[in-house]
Order: sequence, then C-alpha cells, then structure tokens
Amino acid sequence: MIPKAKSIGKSHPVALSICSFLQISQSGAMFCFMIAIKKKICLLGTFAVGKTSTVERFVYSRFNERYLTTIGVRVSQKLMPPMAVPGNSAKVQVNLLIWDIAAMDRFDAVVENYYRGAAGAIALGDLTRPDSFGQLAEICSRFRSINPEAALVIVGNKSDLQPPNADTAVEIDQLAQQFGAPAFTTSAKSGENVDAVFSRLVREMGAPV
Ligand SMILES: Nc1nc2c(ncn2[C@@H]2O[C@H](COP(=O)(O)OP(=O)(O)O)[C@@H](O)[C@H]2O)c(=O)[nH]1
Ligand SMILES: [Mg+2]
Repeated sequence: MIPKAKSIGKSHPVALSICSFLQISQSGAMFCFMIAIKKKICLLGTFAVGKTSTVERFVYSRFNERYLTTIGVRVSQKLMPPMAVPGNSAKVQVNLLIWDIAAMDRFDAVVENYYRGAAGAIALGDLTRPDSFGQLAEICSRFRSINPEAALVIVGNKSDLQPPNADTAVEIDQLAQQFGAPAFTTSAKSGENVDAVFSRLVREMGAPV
C-alpha cells in the first residue's frame, strides 16, 4: 500500500509534505521518497505589462488579446515536474502558488500583505513601453524589503511585438545586476521562454534538501 502524503506546517507559506512512492525499474521494485513543497511566488510589474497573460500561458497554455484588468489578486497553482536531488534517491516536486497581483498606484499595507511569504517573484516590463522598466526597480525593492531572501527573475515581455532595443537591453541588464537576478525576454502570446522563466525561478529558489 502506498502511504498517504503527510503534511507538515500547513500554515507556513512554504509547506512541506513527504510521501514515499514505489518505483518499478527493470531491476525490480524500490522505494523512493517524493518531497513535495509549496512555494508562493508573485508576479510584479506595472499595469498591462503581461502579468496575467504570463500566468495564463504558463498554467493554462492559452492567450487572450483582450485586456481584462486584474482586481486585487488572483492565485493559480501549478505542479512542476519532479526534480532529481543530486546524490539522493529522493525527488522534489514544487507546487507553485502563483500570486498575480494587480498593479497599484502606491504601495500600502495591502500590497505588502500580498507580497508576504513569497519565496520568489517574476518582475515584468513591457518591451514596447520602456518606461515600464523604470518602475520595476522600485517595485522589486519594495518586494525585497518584505522578502529579503526571495529569488527574482527579470522579464522583458511582448518580444513578439518588439525585440529589446539598445536602451531597454541596458535597463534590463541594470535591473538584473541590481537585484542579482537572471533576465529573459518572453512572449506570453507565442509562449517563447515562458516555461524557461518559471523553471529558472524554481531553480533560483533552491531545492529544500
Ligand atoms: N502581443 C502581445 N501582447 C501581450 C503579451 N502579453 C500580454 N499582452 C497583451 O497585453 C495586454 C495586457 O496584458 P495583461 O496580461 O492583462 O497585463 P497585466 O495588467 O500586467 O496583467 C493584453 O491585451 C494582452 O493580450 C505578449 O507577450 N505579446
Ligand atoms: Mg493583470
């Protein structure tokens, strides 16, 4: 009988559960451990840069041309593929809780509460609107002030409309250096690099073992 997953520390944003599973290989059956972890991540950026579209592409593999303003916050989930742990028979599976937070004109306690407990964030600017990157530095600083250890990935979205020009490339590079974060260009419309951004963030957040 396969034991049921046991949940530890349910109230903590990064909840851990461990279950064993039976792996059948050519050489016979053996027990492996699956370590399941929940991690909260946030999508950051000013209005209409493509936060909701990036989540829609990643979680549901779809895209909508219409702009529907996000009100408050919307949380989606996605189970990442199990990852092998070097030197260990255990595997780790990350369950991402993705917080798509509406752009706000100002930071207040509500926004700070949305950020609280996040292990990472994807910070997006719009390649067709260079000013959207200017606002990202302040948003990322605020996010890091709440979550100092959180991982970040910087994204220039809408690459299908506009490849990064010299100025935006410099700006993205500066943001990446300032926050010690990798940078990508993506298209939520075509899907280019969207999976790669989430996979990289999971790696940046680090395995729990
Ligand atoms: N061409 C193109 N349009 C995009 C892309 N990402 C988002 N959009 C469009 O940009 C608008 C704003 O996107 P949305 O995800 O709602 O932005 P949010 O306010 O940051 O959540 C919508 O009309 C989307 O269809 C993209 O990669 N390429
Ligand atoms: Mg939105």
